[in-house]
Amino acid sequence: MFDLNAFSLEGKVALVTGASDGIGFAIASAFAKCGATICFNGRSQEKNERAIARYREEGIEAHGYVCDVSDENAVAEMVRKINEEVGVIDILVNNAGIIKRIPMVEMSAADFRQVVDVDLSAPFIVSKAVIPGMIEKGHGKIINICSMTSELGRETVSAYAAAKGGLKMLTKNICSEYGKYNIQCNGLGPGYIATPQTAPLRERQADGSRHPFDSFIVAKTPAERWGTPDDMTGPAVFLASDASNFVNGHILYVDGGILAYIGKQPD
Ligand code: NAP
Ligand code: GCO
Repeated sequence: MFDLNAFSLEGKVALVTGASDGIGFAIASAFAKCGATICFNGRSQEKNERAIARYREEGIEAHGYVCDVSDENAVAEMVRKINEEVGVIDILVNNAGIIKRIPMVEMSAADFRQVVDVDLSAPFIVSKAVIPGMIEKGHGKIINICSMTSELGRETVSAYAAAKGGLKMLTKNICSEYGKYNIQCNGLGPGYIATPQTAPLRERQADGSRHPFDSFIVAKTPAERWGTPDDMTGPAVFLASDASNFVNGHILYVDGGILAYIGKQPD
């Protein structure tokens, strides 16, 4: 029988990585409004403190941890602290991510590896750290923030697309390996969302005109607009809640229809 409470996150402990800003901040805030206790991490105490103040302005007491998600020992220590100070994690959102926009032949192997470390190896590291607690609890939700580049390529984002493509398959593999423990692992694939990560693609030109990429994305999106972090929150709550207990290994694209659309035809 359908029960509206299936969408509640009451009593759940959520870790949203990189939720000091952007999409992660919006998702964590929405989880809190649905009853979850919020934990988040970032690389700097100062930025974490600014984020905690922003959460507090929304009436949310968030637990912030300084932790580089690509550092396995730091992640293990953060998860241990969360288990001790807050509670065993029920919901993990692997949101932390970086991008380097460099033509592939000009990109150093070190730069390529750094992007893959944060965008792909880190979701492996953090998921590996939280799954044992989820198995013990008898349930868990893992949401990996993928990308349109989990499906499509474009110039200058080879490392990022390779990582996000791999993250799609890591999502399906965690689903396959841990579904029997009532752990659901799904992906959220944002389209083009207005956050600090995409700010360079939306900068006004010297003459005040829109960035060519800005106009390009608006023309490629049936919704004819960039997404906002808030556009990600409803789908994230669905995948974090009991309402999606039989949804597993799915990548839910929240892209305004870009992936379905060949692009605006000539007038
Ligand atoms: P953002 O505002 O730059 O957020 C990224 C966050 O990741 C930052 O708050 C940063 O926190 C954190 N972070 C980066 N490296 C980290 C590390 N090594 N350890 C811990 N935290 C780290 O960008 P966003 O757009 O919200 O991106 C969030 C996620 O959505 C990313 O995975 C991104 O790839 C993905 N995504 C974004 C879009 C889009 O159009 N914006 C589309 C598809 C997918 P600190 O600076 O505090 O460390
Ligand atoms: C880019 C953008 C994209 C978005 C997103 C699209 O340079 O193309 O940053 O990578 O961040 O991943 O879904």
